[in-house]
Amino acid sequence: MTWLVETLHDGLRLQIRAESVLHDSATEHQRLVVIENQTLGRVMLLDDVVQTTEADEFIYHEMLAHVPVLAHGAARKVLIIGGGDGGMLEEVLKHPTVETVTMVDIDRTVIDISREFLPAICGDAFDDPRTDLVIDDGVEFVARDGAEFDVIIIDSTDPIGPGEALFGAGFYADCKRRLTEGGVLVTQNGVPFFQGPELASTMARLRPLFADVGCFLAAVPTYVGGVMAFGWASDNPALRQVPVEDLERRFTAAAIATRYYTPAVHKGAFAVPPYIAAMMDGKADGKADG
Ligand code: AG3
Repeated sequence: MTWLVETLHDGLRLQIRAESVLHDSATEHQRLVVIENQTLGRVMLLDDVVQTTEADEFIYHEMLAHVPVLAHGAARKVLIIGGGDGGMLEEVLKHPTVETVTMVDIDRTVIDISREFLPAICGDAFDDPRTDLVIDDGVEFVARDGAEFDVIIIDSTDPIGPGEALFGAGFYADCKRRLTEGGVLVTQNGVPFFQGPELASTMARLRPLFADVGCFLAAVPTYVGGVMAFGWASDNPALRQVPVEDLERRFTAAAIATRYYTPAVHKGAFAVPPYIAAMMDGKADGKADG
């Protein structure tokens, strides 16, 4: 029996017991570990940071997929940057309006290992005819000219290691260039209670690029520290204000079974407590008078 230690936040550790270690390797890009834990089921870590667990992946994946797709209402082309475990891909593919999902991940090994050990998370998503899987650096992918997307989802790691460039101003500008008019960009933006400066810097980088920038929230138990923030950016401010009745209609039409997402949860997720609003404005300690 081994204990895995996550040391993402300074002065604080999360330990997870590995009932068994299913995989442990150094890929070309990062350390990749998959373990089995009694409470969480299978858990995937990258560079010793928990990425996803069978027990709570639904919260993160449902929120980062269904909120932008249902807010948009007519998303046909979706781009996922990162997301090697396939959980986001699987969730986006549940939308009948979506014609293609391009997924760009830098690390083929993460995909191979997820297919082998995390079928409960990715299902058959990688075999779906609407899936266009690209093994590439997401930064370079969006920097090139090519198809435009109605929704872009940044399913990244934290801004350390390979994930760091996915929080850069140039990357966000290229994402904007690759969005259709009025499209929406959503980002994984960490747990503000411990990662306030990360949220502040993303907000500051997105604001000059988009007419409407904000964030929405969900508590994912294995991302310790309370709620996680997801960045939101679009040139169409109406997408952040879609009436709950419209979301209900779209959600019913999509006929997707969820365990976390509902149109009411969607609306509520955009209610931001003052300490997080202050962080979004660059007051990293969350105090309004900073
Ligand atoms: N990637 C986001 C992991 C973030 C962990 N960060 C944290 N605990 N603050 C999830 C990948 C799932 N597809």
